[in-house]
Amino acid sequence: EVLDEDARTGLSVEALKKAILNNLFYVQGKYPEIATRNDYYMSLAYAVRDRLLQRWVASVKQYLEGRHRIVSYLSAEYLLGPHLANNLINLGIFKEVEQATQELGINLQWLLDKEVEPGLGNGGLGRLAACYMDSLAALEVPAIGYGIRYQFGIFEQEIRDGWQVEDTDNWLRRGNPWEIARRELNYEVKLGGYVQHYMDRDGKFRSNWIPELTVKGVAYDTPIVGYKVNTTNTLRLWKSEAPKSFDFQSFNSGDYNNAVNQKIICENISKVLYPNDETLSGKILRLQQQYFFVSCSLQDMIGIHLRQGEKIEDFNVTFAVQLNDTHPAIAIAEMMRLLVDEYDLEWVDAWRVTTRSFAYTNHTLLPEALETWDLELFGSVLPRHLELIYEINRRFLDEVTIKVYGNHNKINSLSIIGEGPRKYIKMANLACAGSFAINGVAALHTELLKSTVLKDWYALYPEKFSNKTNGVTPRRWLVLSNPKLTSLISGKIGESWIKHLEELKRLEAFADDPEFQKAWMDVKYEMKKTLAKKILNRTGIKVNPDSLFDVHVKRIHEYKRQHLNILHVIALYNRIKKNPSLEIVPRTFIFAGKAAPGYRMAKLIIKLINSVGEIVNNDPDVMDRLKVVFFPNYNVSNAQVIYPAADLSVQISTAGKEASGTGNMKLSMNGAITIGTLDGANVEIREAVGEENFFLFGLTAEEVAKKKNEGYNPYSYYLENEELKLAIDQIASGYFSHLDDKIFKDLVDNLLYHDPFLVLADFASYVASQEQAAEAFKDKKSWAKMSILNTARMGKFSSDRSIREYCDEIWKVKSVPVHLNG
Ligand code: 26Y
Repeated sequence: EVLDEDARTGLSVEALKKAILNNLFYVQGKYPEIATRNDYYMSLAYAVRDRLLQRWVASVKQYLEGRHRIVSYLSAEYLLGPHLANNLINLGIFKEVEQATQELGINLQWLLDKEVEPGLGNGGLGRLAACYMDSLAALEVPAIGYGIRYQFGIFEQEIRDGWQVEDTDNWLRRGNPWEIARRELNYEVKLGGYVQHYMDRDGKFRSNWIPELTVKGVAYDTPIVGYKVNTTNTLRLWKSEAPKSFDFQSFNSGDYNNAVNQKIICENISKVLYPNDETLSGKILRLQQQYFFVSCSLQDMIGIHLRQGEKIEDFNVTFAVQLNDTHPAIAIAEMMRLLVDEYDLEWVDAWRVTTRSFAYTNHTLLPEALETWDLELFGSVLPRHLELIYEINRRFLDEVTIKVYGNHNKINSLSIIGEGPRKYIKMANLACAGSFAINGVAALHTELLKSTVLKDWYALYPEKFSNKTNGVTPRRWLVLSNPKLTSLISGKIGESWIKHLEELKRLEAFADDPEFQKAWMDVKYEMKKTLAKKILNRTGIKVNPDSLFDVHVKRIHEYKRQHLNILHVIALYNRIKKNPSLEIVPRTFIFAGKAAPGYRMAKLIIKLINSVGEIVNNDPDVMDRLKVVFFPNYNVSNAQVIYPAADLSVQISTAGKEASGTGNMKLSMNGAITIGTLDGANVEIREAVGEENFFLFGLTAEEVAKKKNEGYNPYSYYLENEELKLAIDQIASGYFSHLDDKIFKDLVDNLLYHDPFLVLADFASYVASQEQAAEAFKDKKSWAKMSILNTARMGKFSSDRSIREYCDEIWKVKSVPVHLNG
């Protein structure tokens, strides 16, 4: 070989040292004395990437040569988090690199902290895609993740004067050592314009889409290596650019400004991630983003399929395409366009291939989060797809009209096109019509889908529906985030739990062992001290690691009810004010999460948390028994520090609103005990850990629905509960806001007169459940046992289990072990 094998692939400390120094010289152009921290970070990252490349090339080669079936995961978001530490763990070289860097006189943690994380997602849905990519590789499943290479990911959050302030996330500013730009791999994507219809020489009707604009998508690939296997899959993200052709056109016609403008319009498509989750904004650019990445991805898949010498009709044999919510659902119409317009298939043949290729995961029950597009707007961006959707809908409704005996309500609800003052496209219906499988993300969620939002679909096609409860990767969320707990666990039961999380069960045998309990709680204490330091550093607030860490971290949303939590804080504060010598379990309330920039109520909730914190934290009567912290800029890196330090995991969404939740799993896995409603995956977590190891409160989904039907009156709860009344009166009167009685008015009025998420109805039950939690926390031994049992019983919530279910029951795809040099 011409390659210096060892420096590129060797895993020994010596080889790694040599590789780092080599890269420092040949990649960064530096020598040790003048190298910056970033130079060292880059040198190490490239050393790691070299080791991935060997596995990556072998994986691709093997998939193609063996003509193996491939999973294609389509997601508008991937919330990856930092790569370096994760890759070290999955390659099994963390210790070696730690030593290599140490011998070079640098601290590994110092380099790890340098990495700017790719925040290409909003929250749960994007992070799920990242966990699934990790598990697909760990399970040696051939897979490609397709998405958008946003130049700016989720905004960075700062807190100024208690308010959220957004800053752009310029994550690429120092370069990205983990991606390889494949300039030669690019596709054209049409946008706007109109469609011409004509008959060709053979008498066949044809459509010719004359676009207003053509953009080019360039592939940027990131290797995703599996835990201690060779399998290294590809995450392929598309960057939008101007195609070469047109700036010459305008340039030649003398319109230089227009040429530059067009170039900017093209580049804008992959410029920025929309920071809204759960509420849509109907923006043209977002539809363009969705279509852009879907079209590039399908063209790419078809290319891969055909290059293997296969027939276009067999596309669905090569690929199983998973739609991560409706964001990529336009793929169904695009697939029809490609097959019918470009590959000349007959409609029925094209529809057969399409409906055997796609499967759809739903992530929400909130009506305001179900994607729809104004039909006119849609037609202005995708004129040909509008025609195709009309045709899909016409044929589909013809078929179902017979089945539902002309029931017009049902036909309306199933129609892909909605009628109202304006017509609109219902993306969930397009996804259901064009997919062979439909799944929810937790047992309760799937049941509610079948009985509410997708009821009519379930009646027609019960065999398409299944549940796939979410999971999270234990590599990032335990091994990487909590190395001390990992060693403690492995010291008792070995290391195989990292790949087979069900084996954590074996910890149950030590749940009553006083020595193990002590070691367990010692780790928790260490992690609380680490977090306390970070909190002091980021917020200036000093917190006591002996206090109960009550952790509520997730996007800020009314349905997630951060305001219910803060009402409880105020109630405890008032108890102390009333009786300053009150014996009370000291608590630290830790909040973190971003609010969508345009979501007024969510931003007001952040301000309220900080305002209450300012009063509570500085009131001498409190004597440090209560602390309220808003940890700014919640992201993957910060989550990795927060989860291991949590005592209580706050999962208090209104029952029936949180599809699954995944933070709940990560916290419980790290030994936090959940206080929660019977919502999403909480239900299954409680089943798994045992009801005695879970603090349950609140109305059930059924009771919530019933109460709303009967006409819910929040004001009566306010009048009946003294603590609640006092807390709300204080917020309203400006007690927490320097006597400003206007600032929280909208929030208070909303609670008193609307309360769409039943905060007031659940308040008393929440306070009572929190009292039980505090009582339980006093008994250190029994708390330790509960904590151990939470971790021990979280096996089900590994994303490996989820991915196995998808593979077996939906994708019908098998593992392909990858061999090096062979
Ligand atoms: C339509 C657009 C505005 C939009 C963008 C992002 C809509 C929704 C989203 C993100 C949704 C999301 O993150 N949903 C969460 O998915 C998780 C993974 O399944 C669930 O655990 C969680 O309950 C759900 O809220």
